[in-house]
Amino acid sequence: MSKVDVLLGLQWGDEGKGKIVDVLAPKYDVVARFQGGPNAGHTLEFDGIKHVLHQIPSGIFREKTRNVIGNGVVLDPVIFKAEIEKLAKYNLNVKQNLFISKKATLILPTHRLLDAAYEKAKGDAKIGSTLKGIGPTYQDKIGRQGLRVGDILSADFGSRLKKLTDIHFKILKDHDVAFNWNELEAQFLDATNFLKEFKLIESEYFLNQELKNGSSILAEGAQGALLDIDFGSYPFVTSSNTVTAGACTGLGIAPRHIGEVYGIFKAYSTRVGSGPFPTELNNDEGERMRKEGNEFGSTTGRPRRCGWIDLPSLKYSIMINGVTQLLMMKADVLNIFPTIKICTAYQLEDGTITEVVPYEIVNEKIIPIYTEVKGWNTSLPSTAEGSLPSELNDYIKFLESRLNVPITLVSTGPDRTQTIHRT
Ligand code: 2SA
Ligand code: MG
Repeated sequence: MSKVDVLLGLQWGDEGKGKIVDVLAPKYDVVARFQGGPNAGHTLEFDGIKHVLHQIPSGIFREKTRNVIGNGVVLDPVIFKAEIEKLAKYNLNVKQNLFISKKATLILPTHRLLDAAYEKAKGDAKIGSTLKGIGPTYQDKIGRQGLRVGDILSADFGSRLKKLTDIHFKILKDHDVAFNWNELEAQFLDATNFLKEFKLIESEYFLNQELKNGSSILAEGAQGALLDIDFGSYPFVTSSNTVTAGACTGLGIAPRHIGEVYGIFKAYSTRVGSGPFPTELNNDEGERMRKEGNEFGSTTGRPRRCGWIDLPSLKYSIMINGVTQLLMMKADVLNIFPTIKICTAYQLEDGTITEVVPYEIVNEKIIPIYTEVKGWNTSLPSTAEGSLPSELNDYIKFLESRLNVPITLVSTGPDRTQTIHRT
């Protein structure tokens, strides 16, 4: 029996998961998404073209890779259709290579409206949601009234849709939201009809059969561990389990079938949306990081908040996820800094110094304790490890010694080819 390797972000998302799945995909027969939905923006770059995927797994560009959208995902048929149409010009075998769980939950147009209404009602306390309807859709799933992909095949889908949207209309009325339902419904039904042309399956059977056949499977996480609904800085989180355990429930894979856990992190930190960010730089350095790293949301275009690397939160993510290998992304963005800071501990308001992420992280004013190291301050090669500047090697070794997990890959640029494997 083969294993399911899991690849996930250890920070607040946008660590570069899309690029790495694309780089690793040739090693895998199957790539599967297990949570989240169109809030994700996974960026892949090769042959001079940049692609951003939202719902489709990042193995889609590899000819032989089968791609699965698992039951833990929330799927927006309208965005799905647009995404598929965008891929049309690349001559991919999408219909052949894409499998969608009937048990994935459907995002309705009203979920998007509700997302915006709830955010507005929160005022200054808003989460900074991507407004893709993620929260309200998972609410309906957990509230046992959601609609699932498989429902579109049933004869009474129309009445099921009406039943749920009637509930939504009442809430939207309370929030004074105006909208043209006829238009939204027509667009939605057109997209669900389009969705019917794809392979709608029970992906838990499919994946477990693949395991029996000896296929290798990669579970592709979305967002990041620090946005996990249970372990992130609640309530400033997304509405799914972004951690390794989410791959089990989001795909129907038993824990004993999990193999490697690849933890992806940036050589610095970013966060988009609201919520605590201990090492955030609200200064010129942060501005330069954003510019150098092109740190803007790939789904919403929002500027991402930037700051130094945060080891207490990375250690937390490594612990929760059982990370076996670390992959460091965007090292090249730090080329411009003569010195680099590494947060090794937090100082809390009462003076306590700790490496533990505090329960009250949302209200606590954390002062990061930094170790300063010399930067490499030069451009990076994209080939052999031996050619990396010694200061970058020192940076990598410092992180490994603190995190106790090997860094097996360093990315030195956005392209597939700018990837250094360390053994
Ligand atoms: P949501 O939309 O309800 O899941 O938002 C809740 C919080 O989760 C954050 N979140 C993200 N953070 C980073 N990247 C994400 N994907 C896009 C990207 C985001 C974008 O790849 O750049 O384009 O803005 C993502 N999706 C959700 C979100 O900011 C909220 O803090
Ligand atoms: Mg992203």
